[in-house]
Amino acid sequence: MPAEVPGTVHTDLLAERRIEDPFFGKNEHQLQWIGERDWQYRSTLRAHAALLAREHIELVFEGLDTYASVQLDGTPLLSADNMFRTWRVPIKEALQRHAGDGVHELSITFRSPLAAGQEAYQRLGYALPASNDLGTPQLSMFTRKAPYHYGWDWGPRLITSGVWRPVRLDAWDRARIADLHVRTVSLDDERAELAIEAELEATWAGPARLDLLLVAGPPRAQPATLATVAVTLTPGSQLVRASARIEHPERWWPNGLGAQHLYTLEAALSLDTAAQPAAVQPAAPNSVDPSSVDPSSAAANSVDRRRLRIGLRTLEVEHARDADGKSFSVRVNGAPVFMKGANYIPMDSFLGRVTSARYEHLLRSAAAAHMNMLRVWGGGVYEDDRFYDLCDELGILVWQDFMFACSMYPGDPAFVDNVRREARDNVRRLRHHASLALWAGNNENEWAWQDWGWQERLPEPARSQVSAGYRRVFHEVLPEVVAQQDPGRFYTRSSPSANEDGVAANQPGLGDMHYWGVWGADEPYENYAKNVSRFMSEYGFQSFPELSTVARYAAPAEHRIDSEVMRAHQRHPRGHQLIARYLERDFRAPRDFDSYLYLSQVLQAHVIQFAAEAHRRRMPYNGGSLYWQLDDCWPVASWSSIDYYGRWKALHFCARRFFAPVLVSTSEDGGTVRVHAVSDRRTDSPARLALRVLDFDGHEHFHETRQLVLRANTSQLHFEAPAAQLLGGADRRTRLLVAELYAADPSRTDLAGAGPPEAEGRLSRSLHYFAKPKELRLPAPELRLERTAEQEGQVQLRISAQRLARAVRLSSDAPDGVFSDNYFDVLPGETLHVDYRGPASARLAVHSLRDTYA
Ligand code: BMA
Repeated sequence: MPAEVPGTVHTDLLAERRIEDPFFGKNEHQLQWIGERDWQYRSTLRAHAALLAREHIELVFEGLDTYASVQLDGTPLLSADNMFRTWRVPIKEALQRHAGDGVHELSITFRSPLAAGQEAYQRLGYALPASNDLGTPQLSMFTRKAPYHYGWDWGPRLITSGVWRPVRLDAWDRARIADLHVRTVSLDDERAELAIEAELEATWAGPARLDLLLVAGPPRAQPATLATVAVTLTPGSQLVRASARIEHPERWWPNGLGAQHLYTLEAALSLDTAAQPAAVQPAAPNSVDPSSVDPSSAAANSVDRRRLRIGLRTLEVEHARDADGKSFSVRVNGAPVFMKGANYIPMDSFLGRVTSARYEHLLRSAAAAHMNMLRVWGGGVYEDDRFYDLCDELGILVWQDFMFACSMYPGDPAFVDNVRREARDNVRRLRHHASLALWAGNNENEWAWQDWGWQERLPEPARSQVSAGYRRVFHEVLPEVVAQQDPGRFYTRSSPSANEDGVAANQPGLGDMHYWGVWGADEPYENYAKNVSRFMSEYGFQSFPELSTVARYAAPAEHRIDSEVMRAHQRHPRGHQLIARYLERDFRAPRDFDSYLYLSQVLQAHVIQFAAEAHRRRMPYNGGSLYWQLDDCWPVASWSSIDYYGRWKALHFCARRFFAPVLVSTSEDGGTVRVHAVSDRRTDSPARLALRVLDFDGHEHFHETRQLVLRANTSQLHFEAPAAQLLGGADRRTRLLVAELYAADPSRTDLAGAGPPEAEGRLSRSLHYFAKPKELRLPAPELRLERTAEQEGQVQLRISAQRLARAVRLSSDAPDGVFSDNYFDVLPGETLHVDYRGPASARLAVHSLRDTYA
């Protein structure tokens, strides 16, 4: 069968119509055999004379999933056992051995990861705990393969095999730059001091030169040679260290705080062949992508060159004991920066399908919602280079977990050695990125080991063995690799962790926290405000995807929340029940299936907004808020704010408001209403706070305006009053408080982000209702939707309401239509403008909360 590289067996079988779409209906269950089989990929490789004339020919696999035996013309080349490693094998001899007509057969046999896991399990003799692996027995922890492939509480069990990342031939003569690293050692307005480390590999001996060139950068940076180092090459590997300087550096800033200036540096290695006997020919350039070669480069006749794109910034993670416990916060360029963002999971069960366009859409969507950090969660993969390049460009810092999650792992020397090599490969691949903020050992393993009853289930000596294995990997090996390969970058043992022996993980006040009391433990969502720790690295709430997404996996007959297919696309054991229960607490019963999907999204947005604002109000005690989870790997009910097809859920629209650089936030506690202003800006700015109490027909019952200064990087209480006073005797169910922040200097609205154009200078709006949504006496809003202008696939819409309209939703019958804003409240008498991009023939509709009740 034809197969695609990069790709997976599943997608090859699908392309050949040997299997049904694994994401449709319950097909997943019929496809479990794929993970139980061995698979072989074959290809031919033509070696022309010019290639064979090269001194070194190496085959590089950027990713093999997973137990792979690679053969060339039937001779074993490589035996791989880790999806996350890069494998480089010399093949010149093998090519020469079977010279023939120059056509060689490359074959890769992938052994079933389950069969290999089963063997490792038998050898160990006891089961290791894991919470999401759907297999019996659970085998995922024995294999260095993306944990989520074995099933997760938002993902199917689809155990892939295949060549999941590119394969390439590297041919070189005499010497090459095996690796290049450039680190910023100091940075101020005058200059950036850089430490350069180049790992050279040579078979040639003699004098050589390494030039470091600045080839591209911010407009003010001129191409220049930053450093030239004389090297005496000797056969083998050698490390060359040098320093360089960039004058008047332009700093890289996280999203929202400034530009993301990036500098492209190139190292060029040239050999002084004149110093060698005449028989030696000038070196031919090694395999470089010709499109990346800058003809003006000072080292045009180099033997090898390599590029890196870096950003100049400093970054520290503060994690120290203080009066309140133990901090966890990030400083960039010397200033504390509150981290706003989400947890990221792989964008597909089949990783080869994630195109550059999909990375771009997702990460641009994150940036549009003012996110400045994503956590690449430990149950997936170390992401593709494209992911980190985009994060560099968009100002999204990356919290990078090592790939271990919710499981205990073997601790034998071979496993630990494999992990060490995997960590080294990935740390070296990613360490130059401006976006890379920190490394974390694993997801929840420490907490699970201490708190989830796992130790009690394991008899001695297994328990001590597992515990020792844990310490070996997460307290020794991984921090050692980080210290050696990426010195200065922060490492946390686990998320969550207090990073202290004998101190329990996930304690309020001690480092980062995963707060699952809401959702997991069924607590009222109001508890989010009472459980703010020093950094909220996870908290989340599920919703269903919208109908157009559901329609991709469920036939119309299955369009019932409780249908078998809807259940099959809900992987949390109590997910359906929890959504229903929380819905009942705050909303009325939905009238139909579509309304149920919609309401679940409105609920999710409502709950996460409540949490995120509570976190932001507590800055700087709290240093960040990353909700669980940004995206999906298939179409499913989950905690995501963007579904598998890239569609924004209500939560994502809402995140763009609650993560705005300046936030006005209303809250009520014990009968007192408070209004905070939170600013993430680097400088103070004057603003006006406008407060109004309205009834739902639009009559104003209270009004107050205050001039204030939004202090840089501060959360400040600006108003406080008893709810009873604001209500003035009126029924709680009939009033709302509108709090709005306006720029005193309207020219600064560019910093506001999401403000709709009609709200001249408005930075942020917060609506406080004095009763739960289900209790509100919502009038018929008389919502109107009009098309005001139309051109080139873009339609301008005007939405107005006579009376209060809650959770207004615009929809289109064209599945790929996109609204510039959605899921908002329209105040009585208000008119809003929204753009729609999609087919001109699309039928557009608008409805609000009131229309969806039974
Ligand atoms: C967490 C994560 C994931 C999980 C999510 C939702 O704690 O780390 O393991 O998918 O909760 O349950």
